[in-house]
Amino acid sequence: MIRGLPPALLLLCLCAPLFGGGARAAEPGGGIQLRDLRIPEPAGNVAALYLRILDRGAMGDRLLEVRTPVAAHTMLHRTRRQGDRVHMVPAPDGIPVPAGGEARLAPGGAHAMLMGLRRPLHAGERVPVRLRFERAGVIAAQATVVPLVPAAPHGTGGGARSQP
Ligand SMILES: [Cu+2]
Repeated sequence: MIRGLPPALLLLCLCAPLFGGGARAAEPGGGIQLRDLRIPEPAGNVAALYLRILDRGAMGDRLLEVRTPVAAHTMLHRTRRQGDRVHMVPAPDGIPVPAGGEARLAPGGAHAMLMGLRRPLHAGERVPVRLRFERAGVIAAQATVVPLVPAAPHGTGGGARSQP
């Protein structure tokens, strides 16, 4: 038995060095829960991260940034529909999570883009990610790489219709 240190704190100590300076671990009081983190298996060096973000509090929150060691850069994107076209647009103010509700980052909607992948990602593997929220701070999690479904709406560019 280890005296003095609760298991959660031990885990925190083990994980902290992985993330470099200044990162905080998940704050249990933040009320934010992450579900279904997934990355469709990318064909090139760009991938998308999708997930559900649940707020169990009464304040709401805002996703500000996603980081992962497998990508050189990341961006938060929303999609905007104009007529029959769908465009990806940056979400510089982040992605809001409604109080007591849920934000869905899903194909055809908001997502995090992972750009400049440092290595290939294969279906079945798990990728560490860190999500930074306005109130909840940084929450570390793992995303699962899932097989790419045919006709994935993401990454084909705005209004592209041609098929290879
Ligand atoms: Cu995008």
